Amino acid sequence: MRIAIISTYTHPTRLTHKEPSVMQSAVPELIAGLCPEDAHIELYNEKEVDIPLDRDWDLVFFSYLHAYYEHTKVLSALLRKRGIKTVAGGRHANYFPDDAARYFDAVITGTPEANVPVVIADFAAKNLQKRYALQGNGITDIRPYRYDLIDFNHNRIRLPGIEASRGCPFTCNFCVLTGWEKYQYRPVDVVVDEIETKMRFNKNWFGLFDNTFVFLDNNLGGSPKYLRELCQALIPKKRIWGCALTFNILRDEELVRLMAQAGCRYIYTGLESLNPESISSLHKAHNKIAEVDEVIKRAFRNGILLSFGLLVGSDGDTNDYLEKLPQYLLDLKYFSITFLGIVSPYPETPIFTQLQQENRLLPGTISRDYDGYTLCHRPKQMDSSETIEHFKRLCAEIGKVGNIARHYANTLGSSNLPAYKKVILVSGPEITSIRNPTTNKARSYIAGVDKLEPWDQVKMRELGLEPQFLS
Ligand code: B12
Ligand code: SF4
Repeated sequence: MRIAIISTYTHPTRLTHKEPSVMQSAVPELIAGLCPEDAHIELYNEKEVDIPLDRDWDLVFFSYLHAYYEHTKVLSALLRKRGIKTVAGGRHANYFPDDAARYFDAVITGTPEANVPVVIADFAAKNLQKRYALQGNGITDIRPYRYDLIDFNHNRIRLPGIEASRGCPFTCNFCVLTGWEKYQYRPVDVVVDEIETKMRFNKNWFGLFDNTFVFLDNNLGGSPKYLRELCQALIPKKRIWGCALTFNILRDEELVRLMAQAGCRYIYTGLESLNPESISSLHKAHNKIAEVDEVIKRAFRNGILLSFGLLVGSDGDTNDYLEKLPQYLLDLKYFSITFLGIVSPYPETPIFTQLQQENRLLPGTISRDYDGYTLCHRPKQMDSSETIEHFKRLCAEIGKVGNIARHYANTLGSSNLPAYKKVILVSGPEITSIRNPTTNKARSYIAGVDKLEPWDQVKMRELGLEPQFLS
């Protein structure tokens, strides 16, 4: 049996850019680990390569985020025309199984571990069903990922991605996990074993980061006790790693020091805003704005590069706050790498329901618009065009080339821990990458206004496909 597992991608500019990055979707190698040993399996990550639609596959699994749905429908339709069976899964398919059932031969709404082997057995018996919804035992079911099947020639900066936990104990109103994913973690020894196995396959840039991996977890600090145990187990391994976790962990000096000792050199935290009103409108009370300066200092002086995600377009945002934001960032002692997005009310989130009830979703939003860089709603205190002007201006200002020098000058000397300086130096270009989503001058970044990518538009017309309207 010839199986392809494809993680699809569309670029925020709506141009056909590839953007290989350190972190990639781990779904292809996860599903590959659930396939029969004698199957011929190919993995594709569309963020790295185009999908070769002329290959002879029998069965294709698709993984996609909301914004990739229209494009994934096109790929599925083209393959189905050639007699290839397609299967959809992931968060979007989970929430919209009826819609997905129109475009794929089968839709999985339960866990991959419980369903993929059944789908394959049914397919082999020529008895593929429309829906699969078996619920497994959660994170303990994870099978070894088929890291050996990844072609690293497509992406030389990719690092091994490890999942220690799934879900998050917090309940921010804009997060796709809220109300859906229970927080759970894997036994420490299993995680450490998997790290050691995956490291054998790590072939990146001139061996520069051969000793490095990333945790894919939404919040590696969901249980501080678990994080401590994991760090203790990692100390003797002498690996270098990065992760995402929440603000409460950054407030704990002893835990931050332990993480650094265990090899952590990079933390991403969703700070979302430096405006208390915006934080409270996003239900993210664990972020303490008054402590941001101290938290940044603490991370860097312990040898960890801290990067923050900020959002534009929440109900607490005002013109005044967004105008002053670059100055607020300058006032912080260290210049931390910052990513900027637009609040995206993903359909399964509490904020989507609230905006729908308040009739504040912009008219004509489609799945493609829910990409984190397109305004899909009317914020309370600004109009749509003001919000987008702020977003574009902030991307340009925060992503200035000069800020790389500032970042180096402020942080390079903070620590002598192994690999710290290397991580700081390599992180410089991340500062300017904040501008990448805004490089298409023809794009309005307002939902319902911008067209799909030209290839998808043409193919959708030819194939008679309709976009999925969400407002
Ligand atoms: C790597 C990553 C990326 C990569 C790859 C994206 C991708 N295709 O997954 C890139 C860099 C492209 C990316 C971009 C963004 N991301 Co991102 N990313 C991640 C990250 C860290 C890991 C994803 C991963 O591989 N997880 C491990 C795999 C095994 O789990 P999973 O993807 O959750 O899939 C599970 C199920 O959904 C299911 N499943 C998924 N696909 C399929 C397919 C089949 C057939 C089956 C059976 C099951 C199945 O099985 C898995 C196990 O249960 C997650 C956090 C996380 N831990 O998930 C965020 C996450 C997916 N990203 C998120 C966000 C917000 C973004 C950005 C908007 C951020 C930004 N402002 O730049 C952008 C744009 C996304 C968009 N256009 O909508 C959100 C959710 C977004 C969403 N639309 O649902 C997440 C959950 C983080 C968070 N808590 O906020 N991201
Ligand atoms: S802290 Fe982060 S991962 Fe957790 S619910 Fe909030 S946004 Fe989601």
